[in-house]
Amino acid sequence: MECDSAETDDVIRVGTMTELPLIEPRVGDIHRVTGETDVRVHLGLDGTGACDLHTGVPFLDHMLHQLSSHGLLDLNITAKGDTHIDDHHTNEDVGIAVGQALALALGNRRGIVRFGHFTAPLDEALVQVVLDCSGRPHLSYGLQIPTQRIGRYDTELVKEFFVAVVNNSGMTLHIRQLDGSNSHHIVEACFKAFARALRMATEMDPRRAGDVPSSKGVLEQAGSQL
Ligand SMILES: [Mn+2]
Repeated sequence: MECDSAETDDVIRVGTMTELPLIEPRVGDIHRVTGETDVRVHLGLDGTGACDLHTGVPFLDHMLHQLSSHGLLDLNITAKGDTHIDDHHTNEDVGIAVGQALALALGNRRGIVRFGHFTAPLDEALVQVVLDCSGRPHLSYGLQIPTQRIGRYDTELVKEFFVAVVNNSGMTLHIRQLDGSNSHHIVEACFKAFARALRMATEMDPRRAGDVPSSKGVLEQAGSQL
């Protein structure tokens, strides 16, 4: 069967323009270069959990894989850092760039759920994460990791990563360890809980109808130049 293509196009075009809202992709792209690191991050909030992670810090890649997979974030990260010294600068600067990419992807934060929480088990470990994409950086960090290292990864760097994310994304983040004795399990449960809490908080709330979820009407990160 043949139809009048011009007329069909007109009908589709009018319907598209008048009935469907224009939805911009919620993505953030950051390329951050310092004397210590060169970090590229692509973050897509409405993703499928596709990731490509090359930070040069294997355990951090493993944790970012949890963030992408359980947060359903599309996440591509490449970092070249001074890991011949140690992993400190690279770990922190990946956290900074992830936080900046998250802030970019959230934009004015219209229509988001805003709050998120999840409690994730991994065998004996149980970690609770509660967060608010408030624009106000705050971290309460309650992990007690029993060993100094997981593989070559210094477990002090877990807190440093979340400090960087919080300060650069404008997030209020509470991390509580409810149980756990194995360091790898504790940290991985933390990243899984963070991923699911972030997914909850950043999803669009259809009942918000695109409004900013704040009685003040504004949720942008204070002082952000992004
Ligand atoms: Mn693991």
